[in-house]
Amino acid sequence: MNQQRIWSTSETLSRDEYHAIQLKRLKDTVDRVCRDVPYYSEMIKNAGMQPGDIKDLDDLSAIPFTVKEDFRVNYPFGLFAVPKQQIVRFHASSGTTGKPTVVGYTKNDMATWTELIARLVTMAGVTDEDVAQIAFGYGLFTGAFGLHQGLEHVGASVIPMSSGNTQKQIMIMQDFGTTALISTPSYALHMAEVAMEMGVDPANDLNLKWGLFGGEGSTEAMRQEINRVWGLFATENYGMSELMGPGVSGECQALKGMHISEDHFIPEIIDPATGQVLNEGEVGELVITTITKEALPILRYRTKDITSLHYETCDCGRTTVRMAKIQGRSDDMLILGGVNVFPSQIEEVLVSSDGIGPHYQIKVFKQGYLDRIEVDVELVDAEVLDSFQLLDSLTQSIRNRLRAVLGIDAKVTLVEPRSLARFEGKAKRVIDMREEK
Ligand code: DLL
Repeated sequence: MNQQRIWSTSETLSRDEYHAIQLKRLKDTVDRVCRDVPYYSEMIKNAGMQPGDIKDLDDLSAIPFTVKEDFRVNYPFGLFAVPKQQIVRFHASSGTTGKPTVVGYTKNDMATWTELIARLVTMAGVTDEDVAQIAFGYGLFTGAFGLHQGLEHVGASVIPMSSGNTQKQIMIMQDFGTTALISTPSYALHMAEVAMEMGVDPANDLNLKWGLFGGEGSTEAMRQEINRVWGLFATENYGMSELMGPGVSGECQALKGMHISEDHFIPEIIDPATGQVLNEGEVGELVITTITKEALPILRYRTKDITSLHYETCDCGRTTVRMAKIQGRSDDMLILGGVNVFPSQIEEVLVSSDGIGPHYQIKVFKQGYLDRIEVDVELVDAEVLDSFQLLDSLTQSIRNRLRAVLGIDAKVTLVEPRSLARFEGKAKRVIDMREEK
């Protein structure tokens, strides 16, 4: 691990200092949304509260949650707290159905976003000596533009490649001497494969030092695989459009969870079923309140992402709270015959099994009244397909591991290398064909 650099002194404050900043900013935010966002003033009134009721950070838990549906109801700008004239940037996240979730930024919001990304890329190891290739899609998605401005701010040389055009990505890496790759973890895996097909060994023929991955989950096993094939040091970062985009949290090189910028966000963990706030270390749904955003302040946003919070000081010296790797989303959790399974748990088993690669597809369907799950996973070596015995024993061993670790009985099919879908953005690995989840 290189010596850790810390971008901002705001990352090393005492608990008391964070509390004081958070309380002041929370009060300001509640005052402001009650004044400028009719939706929130109504919500606070309906909860029997007034803006002045926030006297302590604990009072936050009396405020109702904001959920994705609130964006839909207020489409496109109903939750904005400033006139459109003050918006300098829009982004949007595509929903699976219907209209996108629209978000906006003032000039100050852009400055905050840039600052928070500068913190996270610095934690990941990037400096002004790095050449950073951004392989997120440029456009309404927050990923590319978000990382872009913060990387420039720390002085890195940014290559705005966008996603796709994979052979060209590899050529540019070679020719420009790329040292940092910014993408989804699934696209990083795909790029490594394409590099090898081109006769380029990513670990030995390229200069990659850092991988900054986010936008989707990845297991520890997947991280190890990416580190191995690329010969880089991977960190992950987390965010969502509604809250800002990337920049909510990121891992430092100690890899002990993702540091949340607590001077800008107040995180809580709740029981997704009851909405009760849980204690430090307990696993539940992440809820975030933004306390510095101007254009789109959000109170108690239910992210649906499942994680836990940890407050002890990190080895890197930062004192900000850390969130554990996202285990999955509450709406991604598969309930299979009463057993709760996150796709990430299946990935953990698959990626740590010998003989198979990191590419897989999960299908869930009903057979009569029963939930069935089928896992297709690529072999590393196509020749295994020629030997019934080898194929059968590998299939059985993966089935047994899935049963032992997760308590589920899955049909496992080993398929030819490079036969499953590849992804240039966020991977879609689960196909749920049941009528209702
Ligand atoms: O994915 C923002 C982002 C871009 C973060 C690039 C990091 C890097 P959305 O498109 O709104 O925003 O998707 C947000 O993606 O609720 C999570 O479910 C998932 N997600 C994002 N980062 C991670 C991560 C961006 N590191 C949704 N681990 C979130 C697990 C992640 N899930």
